[in-house]
Amino acid sequence: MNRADSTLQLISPHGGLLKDLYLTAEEAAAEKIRAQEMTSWDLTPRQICDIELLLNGAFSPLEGFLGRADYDRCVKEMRLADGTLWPIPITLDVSEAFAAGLSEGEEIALRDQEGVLIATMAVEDVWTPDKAAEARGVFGSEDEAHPGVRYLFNVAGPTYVGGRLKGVESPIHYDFRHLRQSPRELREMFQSRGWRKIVAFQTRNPMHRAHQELTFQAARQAEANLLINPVVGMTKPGDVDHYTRVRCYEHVLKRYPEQTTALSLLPLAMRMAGPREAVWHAIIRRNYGCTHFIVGRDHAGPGKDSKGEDFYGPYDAQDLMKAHEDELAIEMVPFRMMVYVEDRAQYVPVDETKEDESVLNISGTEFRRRLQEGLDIPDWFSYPEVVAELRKTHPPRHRQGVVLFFTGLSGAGKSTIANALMVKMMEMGGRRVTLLDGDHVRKNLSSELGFSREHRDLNILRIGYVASEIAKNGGIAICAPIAPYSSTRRMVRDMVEAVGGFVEVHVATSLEVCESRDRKGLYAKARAGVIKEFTGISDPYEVPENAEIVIDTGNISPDEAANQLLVKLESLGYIR
Ligand code: PPS
Repeated sequence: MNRADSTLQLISPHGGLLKDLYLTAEEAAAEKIRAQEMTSWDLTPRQICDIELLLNGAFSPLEGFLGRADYDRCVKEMRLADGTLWPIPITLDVSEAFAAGLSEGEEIALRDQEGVLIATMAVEDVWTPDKAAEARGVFGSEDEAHPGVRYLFNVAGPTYVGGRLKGVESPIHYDFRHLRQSPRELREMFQSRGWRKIVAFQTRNPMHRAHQELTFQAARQAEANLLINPVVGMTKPGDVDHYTRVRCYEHVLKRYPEQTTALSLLPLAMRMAGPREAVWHAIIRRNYGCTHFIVGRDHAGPGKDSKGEDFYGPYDAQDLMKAHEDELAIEMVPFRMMVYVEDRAQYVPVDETKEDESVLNISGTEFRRRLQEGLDIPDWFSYPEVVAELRKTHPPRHRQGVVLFFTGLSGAGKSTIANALMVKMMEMGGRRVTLLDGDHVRKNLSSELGFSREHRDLNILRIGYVASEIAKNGGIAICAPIAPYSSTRRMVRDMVEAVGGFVEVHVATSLEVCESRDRKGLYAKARAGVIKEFTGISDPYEVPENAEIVIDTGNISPDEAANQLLVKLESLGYIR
C-alpha cells in the first residue's frame, strides 16, 4: 500500500485539506508485524506531542518529521521547501549513537515510553543541525533564558532525522477523554451543530473573568461560536498543571450562554516562540476547522531575557499574523486587554476606558502571590469555583513542596549546613524533610558514576528527579551536591518549579578556604594528579548568578548558616 493511498484527505468548509496519516486498522496490524524487524526509537515527551498532531492532521500539510530542505527553509524563511508557510520546525531529534546506525531509506519504529508502536518512519534525511542558527531563526535569540532555546540547546538530541510517517496508533491519554478531539472530530462536531464560524481561543493559563469577557466579546464581534482550545501538552515551565486548569475551564464553560461555546484540549508542545508561534497556532486551529483565532498581547511569550528585557514586542505576534493574513485562511481577532471598571462594574477594553475612571487589574504575578500566601482574591477578578479549584492544588507556601538546592565546591560546607538545617526543621516539626547529600547519593542512586561532565549531569538530574517527586507531594527535599554546571542546575530548577518551590543556596566558600581545610585529603590528591577531574582544581565550577541565598562559611559557623537559611525560608513563606 503506498503512502498516498493511506492518506485520508478531508475537505471542510473552512479548514482546507486535512492530512490524516493513520493507516487503516488492517494495514496497522500488518505494520506492527513488519515493525518487529525495525530499529526502534523511544519518543520523548515532546516528540509524543508532536507525533500525535502530525498523525491526526493538526500539523497539515506536514506528512512527517521535517527533512533537511524543509527544515533549512523553515528556519530561515518560515516556509517549507515548496514555499508553504510553516513557522516552527517539527524535527525528530535523536542521539548521535542512534543516528550513526541509520541508513537512508531504512524504516524505523517510533514507540512511546512503554514501547507501544505509534508509527513507522521511512528515513529520508539524517543531519546535524546548526542549533545556534535554529535558535536565532526561530526564536530570534540564543539566550538560554528563553525556554525554547534552553530546550533546543540542552534537551533536544544533537542529530535530526526526517521522513514520512505511517500512523499505527494514537498516543494514549487516560485523562479528560471526553474533551480530546482530533481535527476530523472537531470539524464533524462543528458541522453537526451547524456552526459555520468558529473563533478559537488559545490559552496555557487558568481563565478568569477577563478571559471569559474577552472571548465572549470576540465571538460576538466575529458573529461566531467559540472554541476554548487550551494547550495541555507541554507549556512553559512553572505553569499551572493541566489537570487543575482543565477543571477550571470546565467551571468557566458554564458561564457562557448554552450551546454557544465548546471546550476541546490541544495536546501541543509549545515552544514559546512568540510571533512565529502565533502563526503556527493559527494554522493548527485552521486545521481543526476554526475560521477565526484570537491573538492577544504577547502571544506565547517566553518571559524576560537574561538582561530583564522582553524577547518580543507586545504586538509583534499580531503584526506577523497581519503580514501573512492572505496565506493563513483563518482570520485574526486581535485581543484587546480587558480591565475592570469599578464604577461600571464591567470589563472594558483598556483603550475604551475614560481618564477619570477607576480601573482595576491584578497581574499574573500578583495573582500567584495571593494564591501562594492564601490572600483574598476578589470576585470581580475570578469566579469563586475557579479560585477554589486553584487553591486545592496551590496551597499556601508553608504547605507546598520545596527543594533547597545547595551547590558549591567540595569541602565548602554544603553537607554540614544541610544537615544542621534538616535537624532544625525536624525540631520545629510539621514538615517532612528528606536530605539528598552528594556523598550519600553517590553511594546509593549513582554508585556507577564517575566525574566526567556527562556523569555529573546524570547524577544531578537524578537528584533533581527525586527531589521534584518529593516536592510534588508536598515534602521538603534538601540536596547538597557540587552541581558545577549552570545549565544542569537550570534544568533541575525547571523540573522542580513545575511542581513546587525551588531555592538555590550557593555555599560560596572560596577555593582557598576549601583547600586549606581539605578535610578528606582530596585537594592534596587532586593537586598531585592522583584524582583527576577534581572540581576547582582540574575541572570547572560555574558560579551561580541567580542563587536565592549565598553563604560563605569562611566567616560564619554552620549553626549561624542554618539559622540564616531558616530566616530566609520564613520570609519566603515556606515555613512559619
Ligand atoms: S557532582 O559534580 O555534583 O556530581 O559531584 P557530587 O555528586 O556532589 O560528588 C562530590 C563528592 O565526591 C567526592 N569527589 C569529587 N568531587 C569533585 N570532583 C572529583 N573529581 C571528585 N572525586 C571524588 C568529593 O568528596 C565530593 O564530596 P563533597 O561533599 O562535595 O566534598
